[in-house]
Amino acid sequence: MKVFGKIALVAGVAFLLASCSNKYKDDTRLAIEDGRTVVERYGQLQVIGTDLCNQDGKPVQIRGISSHGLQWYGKYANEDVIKWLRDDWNCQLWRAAMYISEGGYLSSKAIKNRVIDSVDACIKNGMYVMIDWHVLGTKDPMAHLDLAKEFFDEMSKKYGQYPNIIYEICNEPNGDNVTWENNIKPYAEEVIKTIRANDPNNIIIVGTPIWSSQPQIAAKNQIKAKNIMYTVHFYAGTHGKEHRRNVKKALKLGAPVFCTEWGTTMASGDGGVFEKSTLEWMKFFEENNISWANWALNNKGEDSGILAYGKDKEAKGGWTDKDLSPDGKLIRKIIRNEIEK
Ligand code: IDC
Repeated sequence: MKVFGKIALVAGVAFLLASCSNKYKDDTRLAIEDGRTVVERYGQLQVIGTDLCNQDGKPVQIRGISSHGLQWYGKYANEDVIKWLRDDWNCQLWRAAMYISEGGYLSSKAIKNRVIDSVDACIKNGMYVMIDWHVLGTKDPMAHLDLAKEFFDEMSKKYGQYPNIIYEICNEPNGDNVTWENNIKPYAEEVIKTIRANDPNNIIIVGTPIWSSQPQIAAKNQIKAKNIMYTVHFYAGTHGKEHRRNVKKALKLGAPVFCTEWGTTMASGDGGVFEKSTLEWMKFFEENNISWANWALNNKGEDSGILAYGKDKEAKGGWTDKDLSPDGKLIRKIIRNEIEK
């Protein structure tokens, strides 16, 4: 009996340890499981504490690919490609990156049709879709508050009833005078109000200072609304431990974090693929239940593009290894859960 008791105790402790370290790891990071899409399984996402959770309140990590600038590579935002990313790459998420400047929305509002194509394709394929108001060159999100409100009002009216939608309201605020207190937070509060009038539930993600590297600053002065998350971006050749410390601090302060964009390269989007640093980040995100979208789907010849230079000009998907760049091969393996931990 004594021996049996000891064995039972050891087994019990082992089970307890295993289940604790498995908090996030009953690997449901699948685009399709038992014939059901991720949106059929997870349904309406919600934030509980610092975790992104499914409709039942269970923490989930969702992962996928970002479009490149839709003004340049919008042709990939189509149903064939998005379905291919779901079925071959195991993507649960597609991010539609709609630049504001750099030839984006300010030049022609017609670019929003590529967002609409993206959302329709993701709804059809049971994937989550991120509507990204890609603030970059315009630095201060306040600079185009009225346009942002008009756009998000339209999107949330059209799609607010679908659990597939995630709003990303300012990609990367930047510039010396652009602060959380004076620019980003007041902007976010306005846009959140606009979205919430049409869509009470879907997740809204807010950019953070200095190209979305400072979630800990936002964490000190959080927005009082539900289902809000804060962004961290990283590029594996440029950002490491210090950035991760910012994320840790944010989580400690109770701020939920979503990595809406990251790359395997330098912050320029080029300069080689940094595999070791990438895998450190992946481990960190998995341990902390942080969801993400990788930059980006293009065949431009930039190292952060998942397609080899010039491949798939027709944008149909169906890629084999020779169509993928070194970055693309690595990202595909990661999303397909094929990397040894
Ligand atoms: C880069 C593109 C590049 C394009 C440039 C325009 O990869 O082809 O010429 O934008 O400014 C970001 C931005 C993202 C950048 C990316 C790589 O969100 O728009 O894309 N990056 O530089 N933040 C950090 C890196």
